[in-house]
Amino acid sequence: MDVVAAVLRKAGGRFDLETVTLDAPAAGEVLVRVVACGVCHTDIGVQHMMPLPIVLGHEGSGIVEAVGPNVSKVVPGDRVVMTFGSCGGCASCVEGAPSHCHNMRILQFSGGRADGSPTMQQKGEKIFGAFFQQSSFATHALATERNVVKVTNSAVPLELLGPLGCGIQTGAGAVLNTIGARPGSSLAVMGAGSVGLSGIMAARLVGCTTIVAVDVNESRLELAQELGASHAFDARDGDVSDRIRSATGGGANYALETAGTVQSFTDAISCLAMRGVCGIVTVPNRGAAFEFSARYLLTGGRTVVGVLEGSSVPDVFIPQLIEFYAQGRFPMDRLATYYPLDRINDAVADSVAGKAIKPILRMQ
Ligand code: CXF
Ligand code: ZN
Repeated sequence: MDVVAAVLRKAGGRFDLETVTLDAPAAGEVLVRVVACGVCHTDIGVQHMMPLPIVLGHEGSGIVEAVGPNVSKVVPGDRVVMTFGSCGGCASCVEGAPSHCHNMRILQFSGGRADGSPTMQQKGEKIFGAFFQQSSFATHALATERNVVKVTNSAVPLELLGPLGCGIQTGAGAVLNTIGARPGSSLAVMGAGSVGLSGIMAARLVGCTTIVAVDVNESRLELAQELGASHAFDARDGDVSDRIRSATGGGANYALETAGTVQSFTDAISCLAMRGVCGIVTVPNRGAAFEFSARYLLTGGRTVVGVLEGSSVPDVFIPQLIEFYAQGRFPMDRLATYYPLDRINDAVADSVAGKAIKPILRMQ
């Protein structure tokens, strides 16, 4: 079928709205009429390593329009959030850790289906898609049964929910699943963007009693406090690790690094208490190396752990977050700024400039 999609033809270039032809759903696939799609930093940062032209977008929500053979999870008319793809058969998937699926590179970043076939074309020209098994910067997306999550609560606005499929589940899941923050504990969060703020909301939810937000943006620090941070530090105002150690009475039980600078990584690790755990959701300055002390980890029994997609089992975790939102305990709407699809380039620019925390594109 012909759909309208935001096509990227040059890394770092503009998205153009074009008509492309999307395959009908094959076995195990789900065609979704996209209602809205969040913009994640990965949509921007990954462009240089993707095949082009491509349709990006991996935080889509929408309504099932059709299903292929052998799909039982959803039927046409169901409201869904789309999330990351996973194979279901590798050791990680079988052990209940699909965010570390062994086939994640192919499923998220190859530009095609798991078997290598393309999902879309334009007058015979191949258009790469299947980004995170969805490519939701479009009016319609082709997902797989494994990466659609049914939304059963009809009282929540579907247009808000797409970012639960990536950025928001990453921050909340880092705190609730990966590091398993405990009630009464302390957490330091480097970076008050969508991932960091989701971590802060989750920390309040679970009962962390000291929650330190660190950023260089005054308005984000204010929002962090409204969402649950007990302390908000401007990273430019002096030694961050020292200030966290004094706010937490000797060191943070947990840290979440989302800012992506060598300094913020160094601070996130060095602010930890004995047996503290630091979750990292990004890499510093596009892979820059930095030093930390093995002795400090060893003698303090500290852990540094990589976090992908908040260690989420999406069919379990995303409905939980939706219920927390519905109950007013996870106010993710505070992060959202909406744009129509034809303003996608403004949404991206505002995200890069730090003006929009979580841009969400509406398709209609
Ligand atoms: C990202 C997380 C960092 C590595 C690349 C993929 N996931 C989603 O945006
Ligand atoms: Zn993402």
